[in-house]
Amino acid sequence: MTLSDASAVVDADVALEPALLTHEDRARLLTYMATMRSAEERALSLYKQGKVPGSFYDGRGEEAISVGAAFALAPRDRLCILHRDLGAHFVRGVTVERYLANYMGRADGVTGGKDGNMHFGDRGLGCVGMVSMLPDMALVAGGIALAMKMRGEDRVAMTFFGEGSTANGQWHEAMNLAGVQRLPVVFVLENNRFAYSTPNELEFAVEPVRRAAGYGFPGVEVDGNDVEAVFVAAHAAAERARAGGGPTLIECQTMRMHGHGAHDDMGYVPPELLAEWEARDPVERYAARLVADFGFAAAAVEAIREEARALVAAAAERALASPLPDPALAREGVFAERWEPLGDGAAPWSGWAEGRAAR
Ligand SMILES: Cc1ncc(C[n+]2csc(CCOP(=O)(O)OP(=O)(O)O)c2C)c(N)n1
Repeated sequence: MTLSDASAVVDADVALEPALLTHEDRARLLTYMATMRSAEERALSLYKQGKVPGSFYDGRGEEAISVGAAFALAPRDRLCILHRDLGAHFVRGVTVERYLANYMGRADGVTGGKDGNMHFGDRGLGCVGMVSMLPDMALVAGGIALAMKMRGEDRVAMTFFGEGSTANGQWHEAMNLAGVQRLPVVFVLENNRFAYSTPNELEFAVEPVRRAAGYGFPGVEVDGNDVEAVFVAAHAAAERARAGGGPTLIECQTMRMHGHGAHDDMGYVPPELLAEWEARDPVERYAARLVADFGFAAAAVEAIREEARALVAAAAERALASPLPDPALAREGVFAERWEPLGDGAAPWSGWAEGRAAR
């Protein structure tokens, strides 16, 4: 593959090597992105039908980031996933049915109906439940990475956050600790141009990626709408972390194509900006690229997308049939009574980094 033109390493010693993605890997990357797109479209329509309590948040236009980054990890690695990163949950093995049931507060949701929203993580799949306060997941990922380092484990922690998080003081503490301790952590920053309604020019005076140098580790900028560019950068960062090289900050340039939540009409976004990014839609782009550059038949690509739509439709039926939780279980699983280790990812995907050794 070729690296995206937008990939750049800032003040760093990171080598972005072209990756050895197979035909099957590429089909999976499209599958995960198409599944995220369809699943979120379905969840949004369920929200509009009044079947989802509270509000609804999605990552439309940002599918390449969570899918490409999570795909670069091994099952034994750990993830702290935020509200625009559904693809990472799917890569780890969360099913569409459990995701949709979660949003509807049903018993078969990831949290068993204790959350009707995106504050979920499946410990069994190595994913920590989402903390809403920004940027606390960066601190949690740093803590996990510190534990990995102290135990001498061959694991990497990864977390995602928006550029808005980088304006909060605790983000700087998380970066500083990671840099000082050379923690095995990959920070994936999604610069989607707006933190709610605040545009980039009111958020920072220096591009976030350039701040990494101030904490003593590399910053890498990638085209966040190019799934392979994200994958390559995340893979290089994870390998670097495994080799004791410490953290990497990857800034993915992208655009939030929907409102902050379903309640937000995005009146503050110029229509021409949206049109510009619509033309760079990550799912459409990758589908076209598989045909143009990687020898996929157009019919095979359409079949992958159709299969994702069918999988989501069937999953929605099952999620809708899922009961509301048993009130008697309301207090179970809320506080940890004993420490239990997180489990490993268990998707049909077996972990690109593991599979590569066998190739
Ligand atoms: C400390 C804190 N302040 C405010 C919020 C409310 N809030 C949730 S998401 C968000 C915008 C975050 O923007 P960004 O980090 O760029 O991520 P994006 O939503 O654009 O992906 C805000 C203000 C919060 N969750 N935590």
